[in-house]
Amino acid sequence: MFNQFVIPGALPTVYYIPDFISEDEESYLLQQVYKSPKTKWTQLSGRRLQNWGGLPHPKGMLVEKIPDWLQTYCEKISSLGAFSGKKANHVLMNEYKPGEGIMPHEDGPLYHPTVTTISLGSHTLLDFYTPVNTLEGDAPQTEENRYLFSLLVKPRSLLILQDEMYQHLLHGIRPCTQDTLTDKVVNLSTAGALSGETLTRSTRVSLTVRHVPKVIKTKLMLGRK
Ligand SMILES: O=C(O)CCC(=O)C(=O)O
Repeated sequence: MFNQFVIPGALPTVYYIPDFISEDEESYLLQQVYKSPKTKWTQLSGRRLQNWGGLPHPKGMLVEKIPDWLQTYCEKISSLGAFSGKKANHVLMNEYKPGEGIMPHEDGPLYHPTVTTISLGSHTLLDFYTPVNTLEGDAPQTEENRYLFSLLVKPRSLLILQDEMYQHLLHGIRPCTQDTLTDKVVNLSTAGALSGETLTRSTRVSLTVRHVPKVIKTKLMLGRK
């Protein structure tokens, strides 16, 4: 799958595709995000989110229709082969104001082990960590010691994480308002940035598009007597 976009400085496998969508598409998507009913938002500490497609659950996700404006991108990304021939059926949308972030975490077994992310509105740095208790030696298991490297995700880019990047590492976003880029950012050149540059965050909306393998389909009987 499109080897020219692989980031060699990371673990297998990261694809970073700059300008995956146009500025017009970005504006349209942001418009749709903010047109969603207020009830569609869930406020968490440090970010808010919208869930589309159903709630992933170990017994199966009760499938809900994804609106056409998002379905277009589910299809576009699926047709790249990101989910090994399967189709994306779930979108989690996160909104981060400057200074907000997400704690290091794994995405877990409810998803096909690929996460694809379209970024809107702002860049961010996605940081990667080894899990607790996998550090060799006597070093304390602090977040700082477990930190490995970062990816710069710019607005309109598509990021695809698979394999070890998905299955073995944790990812998170530090809650800060500015990012000073260093050589720990392993996709600097592909993302068109330079070490030493400082980027100021604005509000970022991420669309994480995924395939949930275990689903329960309901037949709505609406309109039947
Ligand atoms: O906003 C992002 O790019 C990361 C989102 C994320 O890690 C998640 O939703 O699990």
